[in-house]
Amino acid sequence: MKKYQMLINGARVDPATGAWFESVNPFTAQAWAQVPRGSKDDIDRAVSAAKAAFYGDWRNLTATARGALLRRLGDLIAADADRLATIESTDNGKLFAEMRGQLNYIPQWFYYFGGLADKIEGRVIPIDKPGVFNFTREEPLGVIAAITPWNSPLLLAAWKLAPALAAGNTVVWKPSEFSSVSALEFGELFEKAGFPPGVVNIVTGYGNEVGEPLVTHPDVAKVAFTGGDRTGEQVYQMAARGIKHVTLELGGKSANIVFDDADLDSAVKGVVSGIFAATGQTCIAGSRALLHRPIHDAFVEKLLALAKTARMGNPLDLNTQVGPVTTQPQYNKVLDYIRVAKEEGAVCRLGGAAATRAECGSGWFVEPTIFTGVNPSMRIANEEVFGPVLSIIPFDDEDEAVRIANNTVYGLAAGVWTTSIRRALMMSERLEAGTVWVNTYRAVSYMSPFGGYKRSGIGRESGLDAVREYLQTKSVWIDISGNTPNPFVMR
Ligand code: TXE
Repeated sequence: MKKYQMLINGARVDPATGAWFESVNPFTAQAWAQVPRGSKDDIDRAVSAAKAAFYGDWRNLTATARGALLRRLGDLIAADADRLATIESTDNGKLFAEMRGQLNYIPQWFYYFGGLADKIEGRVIPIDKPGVFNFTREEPLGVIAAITPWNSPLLLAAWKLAPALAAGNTVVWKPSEFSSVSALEFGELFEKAGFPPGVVNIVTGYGNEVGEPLVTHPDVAKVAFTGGDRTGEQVYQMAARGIKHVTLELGGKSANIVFDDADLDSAVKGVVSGIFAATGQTCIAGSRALLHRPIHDAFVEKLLALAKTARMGNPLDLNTQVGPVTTQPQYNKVLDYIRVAKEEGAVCRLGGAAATRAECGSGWFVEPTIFTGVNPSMRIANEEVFGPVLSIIPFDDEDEAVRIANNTVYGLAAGVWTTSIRRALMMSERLEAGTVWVNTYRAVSYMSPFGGYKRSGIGRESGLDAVREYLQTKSVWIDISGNTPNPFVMR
């Protein structure tokens, strides 16, 4: 079993605790790597390295040189994509096909934000005061704490690292304790790309032992977090005490809404991809299917027919469509939600139990599960399950669809299936979600802003908006009149 080290100030280091913990392969339920158990001491070392780099070598590079480093990093990721994807799949149990797709796409974040690095410009303000020249500078914040979850470890890290570095910040990254191996392997690429030591540091470990000292460290200027909303709330509170900037991406309870005028064959694929792809372990999971009553029954039949064909098994096998749940606590949580849904009276039409298929071995598998007769007040219709569990809710008209879809504390994404342009535009305006997909689902891009309304989060990742999240604006005033006015009156 490989024993990993953390990355602090460009060096591979042992944790100050001298302790490691095991990372478990969700398909075999066997430990396969040893991950350093970091602590406050490691965070202190990493933040001071990041701070020194921020005021030293990193700041002295031109924005063009920073961009070139980011693009070189993108090339290195592209060359290493298959290996990193295999590691991710082994560590978090998500399909190799999905992780390889992500790894092949991640370089685009580094190319896009690498290209943007030297296009971050201030403005000259035509100020209303004669004899004064006023302009703005867009400046980096300082040391960024990047905290990432286990479901798409490197992709979600890239969403933070690429804009943060492009803007001229330095980073201390804490990956999830359930999926740290790909982060530590990825760490090797920063040195190869030529980043100065300390620009990116990686400290692994548990949320309370590493995450908290990182979020509360006085020299951390901003926290960029993706994870569950309860943890996000805690992180926000801790960051508030230090008046830190935050970006939070906290999951959702997204509605996939199918109207009677939709192309139903496409919509069925869209609903399945929204909930069973990635074993439902995605922040944008379309975990509520809202079905227009005239097509409800026929659509459910089509959905059952397609979902039944889902092949489960080894995530490394390219034929597998639904892999295991990533962690044992998550597996227990998903099964618990299934039990609660049954108790509350939802009708289980598919699955509804742990998977005992031979091809699932001893992994943490849950059968793709579909509930009908779900009432919007049931827990299964309101809480994020983060597993392959779909709740189906009927609606009678557009107003009711909007009401049900928006009747959630979350607002990350929504899907609309219709052939009516009026409906598409009307729904995209009325849905309270950071992303609305029409006749497609689960599409993301480095170019398009991504983030949540309401309890799904704060701030945007990807696209031009993302780099703004890592900058602060300075207004510079220069008197060019040569006359200092009355000092007792505001100018
Ligand atoms: O996430 P956590 P968990 C949801 C999903 C899942 C639930 C719990 O519903 O069932 O969250 O998953 C770090 N201070 N999502 O417990 O705890 C932690 O170590 C600072 C949605 O795995 O939010 C990890 O690196 N950091 C989601 C990161 O926070 C702390 C993706 C996320 O872990 C911390 C994952 C603390 N006190 C889960 N406690 C999405 N938005 O896609 C933990 N962490």
